[in-house]
Amino acid sequence: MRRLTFALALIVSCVHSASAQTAFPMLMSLKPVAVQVGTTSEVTVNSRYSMHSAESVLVTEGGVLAEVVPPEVKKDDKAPNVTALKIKVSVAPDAMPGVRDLRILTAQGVSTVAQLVVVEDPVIVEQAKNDSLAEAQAIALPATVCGCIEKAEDLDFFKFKIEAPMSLVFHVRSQRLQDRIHDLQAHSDPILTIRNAQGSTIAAADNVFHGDPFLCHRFEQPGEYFLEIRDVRYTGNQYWEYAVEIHSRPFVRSVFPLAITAGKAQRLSAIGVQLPPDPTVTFTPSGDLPIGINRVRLPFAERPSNPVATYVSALPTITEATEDNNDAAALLAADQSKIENQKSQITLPCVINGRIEKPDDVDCFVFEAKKDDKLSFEVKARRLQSELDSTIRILNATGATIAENDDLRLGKRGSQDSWIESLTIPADGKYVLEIRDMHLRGGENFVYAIEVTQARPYFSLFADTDKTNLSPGVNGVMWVKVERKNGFTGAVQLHVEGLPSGVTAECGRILPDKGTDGCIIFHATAEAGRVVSPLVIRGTGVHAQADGQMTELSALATTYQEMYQPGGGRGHWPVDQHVLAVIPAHDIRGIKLSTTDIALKPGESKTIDVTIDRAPDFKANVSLDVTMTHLQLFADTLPPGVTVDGNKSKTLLSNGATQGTIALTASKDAAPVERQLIGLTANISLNFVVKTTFSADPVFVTVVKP
Ligand SMILES: [Ca+2]
Ligand SMILES: [Ca+2]
Ligand SMILES: [Ca+2]
Ligand SMILES: [Ca+2]
Repeated sequence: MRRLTFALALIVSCVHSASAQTAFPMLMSLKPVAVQVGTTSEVTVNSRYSMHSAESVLVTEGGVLAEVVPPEVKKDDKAPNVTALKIKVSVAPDAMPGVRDLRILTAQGVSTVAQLVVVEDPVIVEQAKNDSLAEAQAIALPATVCGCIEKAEDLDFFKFKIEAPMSLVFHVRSQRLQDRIHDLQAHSDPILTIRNAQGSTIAAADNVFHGDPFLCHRFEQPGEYFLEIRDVRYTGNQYWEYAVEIHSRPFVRSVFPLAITAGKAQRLSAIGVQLPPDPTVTFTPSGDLPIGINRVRLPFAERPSNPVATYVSALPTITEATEDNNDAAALLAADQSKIENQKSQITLPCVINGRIEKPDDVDCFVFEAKKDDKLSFEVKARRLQSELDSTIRILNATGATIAENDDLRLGKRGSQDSWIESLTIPADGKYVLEIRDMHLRGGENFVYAIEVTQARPYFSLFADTDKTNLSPGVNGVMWVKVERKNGFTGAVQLHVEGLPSGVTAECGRILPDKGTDGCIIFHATAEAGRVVSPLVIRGTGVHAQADGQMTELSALATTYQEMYQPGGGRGHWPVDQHVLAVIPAHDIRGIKLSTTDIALKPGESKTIDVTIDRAPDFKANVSLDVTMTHLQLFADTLPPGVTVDGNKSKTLLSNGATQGTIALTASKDAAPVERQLIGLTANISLNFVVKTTFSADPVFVTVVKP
């Protein structure tokens, strides 16, 4: 096994030395991973690929400012390998607790994402020696304990004193903070154990929030206690940081009802531990909260609660009746003229707030629908920290199932929440919406909201990837993918908001019908300074209804960061924002094209000659492409029927070559398309999965009428 590892390491290092040139940093961990509100502290950022010349730090959401502490480097070292960088992080006293995305901007490019936790209590960092009960590190509470499961069989022990009977909340974040670490293929799976002074286990937790432990324990006996944290498999990794928030305050896991209306005062009941005797509050969510999942703090008398997820909806909300609603047949047969039987009747559109309050609970709601109505039913529960793993069914008046769903998929990620979209109603009549837990579990925290609506045509956009590094002379490209829903077949025009001065964008479109991809080419003028800027990507389209009426549609793009998957696949994970950075030119200083306008007749083939301007000592392979491809195709903005003719193209520029050719061929049946924007890119491999991608000037491809 060891020999194999050695061989693999050799291959990796060869690949790196042969091809890795100037790479943007890939963040691996933050040490410590938490910072306290109202304080300024130092955090070490660990990366693959150097962060030298780091100049600024970006943290999402506001309330957190961070700056680079310039690293000490040798004077004559022009490209020092800085893979541990100190930053100074200042957190406002009223900053929202929780998790933020963090990036570092360097002259080599803007980094991938790491996640920083904002906490309310003082941060205590693990000492070097804490591997046994005897070496347990003494901590004063409340505190957030930060450390690392840095090696196999690492155990971290902390000890604390209880003076009088009290309850403590222990909330671990570790595995969840690793989802956005681009190059961390194995994730931690922490387990938390509380031991008494004799070392006996009195409480333990493993997987409560995904793989992360959470527990609340009542300590009746004053005395000394131990906290132990380790990986449940006894594995370790130098990048497996954790933060354990330990305090005696309320911890709100969820709320009921889950769906709320922005700007309106409403009564909410907190679900969690250490709650006030009356866990209900009157809460008026800010009027400017966007529709969707938002984190809010409940106004408890003593201090605001921890942030909790709610679903803000503009639809009328209905709360599940307290009567028996378990039996679809009984509800269907019931005499609807009787008031008590009308409570499980719902009128569309609406959001139903309910709860699977005990094991075996089933909730049924009756609605009337007309033949050919197209209805959508979307559960929001697990995505808001409910324990429910919902499954839903739609039954007709005879009790037969006409549709069902367990888990949904949104873009590239799944959820245990259920979603039946655009169900065509077969006949006029009564129907039942039924919801239960997939495993027939139930309880206080099995809350849900179900949005029931007429299906409307719409589209969703996904940006691939999350960062665009460019220089004056070398453009950047962003690929955008569409998912069309409920009959929308139109074109989508892309737009960008938030461009810094000195940067312009050529925004492409996604062709109608089978077209799924579009691109945006960013250009930095010679005047553009060193800037980094979050961008918002929007798409607009027009839906032609059956009656000829036109509806304007619009959507913001979700940003996906590319991920290095075990085995070398290219995965994706949503991150908070897309970032554009203008950096000095490195390996490639310019890309020249013989033409940027190609008009093809069906059956015709034309070439674009490409000349790259290499940096003097840059000899590594450069591959030319007009698609985003790695093992599989991720984006292709060519008009349908237009392909790259491999026989007539020269796309691999090796041994310092600077001349290449892209040949485009239109098939005999290619439909006419006018000036479709494509991204012609020059790519340099950084590792098996990731490449730096630079774009030439915008290229437009037209397919003319024969
Ligand atoms: Ca440790
Ligand atoms: Ca675990
Ligand atoms: Ca119920
Ligand atoms: Ca489910």
